[in-house]
Amino acid sequence: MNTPPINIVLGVIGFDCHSVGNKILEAFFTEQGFKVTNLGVMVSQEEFLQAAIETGAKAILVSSLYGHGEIDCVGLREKCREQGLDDILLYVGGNLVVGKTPFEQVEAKFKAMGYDRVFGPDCDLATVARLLREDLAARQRAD
Ligand code: B12
Repeated sequence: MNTPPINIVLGVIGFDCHSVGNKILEAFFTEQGFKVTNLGVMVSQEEFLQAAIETGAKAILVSSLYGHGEIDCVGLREKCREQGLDDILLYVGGNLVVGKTPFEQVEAKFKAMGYDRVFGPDCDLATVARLLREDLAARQRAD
């Protein structure tokens, strides 16, 4: 018997209208066998939560390209907990901060906000998909 596809939610957070990467992520993760709910651009934290609850998503993949990622992304983990989404994976990627901050610093900042994994704009999507599968399997084992 085939296992049902895993639901994930994608979107570009805040007032960010960069849409090209979002379309690529949708096509890529669909092709990888995930059931993708793509909220598109200019998505609020509340819209991410609502979609995750409605679809029973196991992961939210947040994009931020325009440089306001720190402001837009803070607090999403706490809101997930408030809504009972304690185990949901939070991935974030894109041009997360303004300027040329070393990636290690950016990663540390977003991990401190509760994101499980942090990616820069040049990340390899095949690696992201592998990590997502591994993280989902580890969550399932912990249940
Ligand atoms: C096209 C573009 C625009 C277009 C967008 C049109 C559209 N419909 O998308 C327009 C002209 C509207 C625009 C506007 C602005 N832009 Co602009 N834009 C670009 C540009 C040239 C290309 C973006 C793009 O399409 N890239 C191609 C896609 C495939 O790549 P991507 O978006 O990075 O996505 C990939 C990865 O990041 C990654 N990824 C993304 N999200 C996630 C999430 C996860 C979980 C994972 C794993 C991976 C991942 O995977 C994606 C697919 O490979 C970039 C520069 C650049 N070279 O990237 C600037 C850029 C993103 N823009 C920038 C800025 C500053 C702006 C404006 C604020 C400018 C202004 N002052 O008005 C506005 C913001 C408007 C808004 N409200 O969002 C800056 C951001 C700087 C920063 N973050 O520090 C950039 C980097 C240019 C620069 N070098 O300064 N922009």
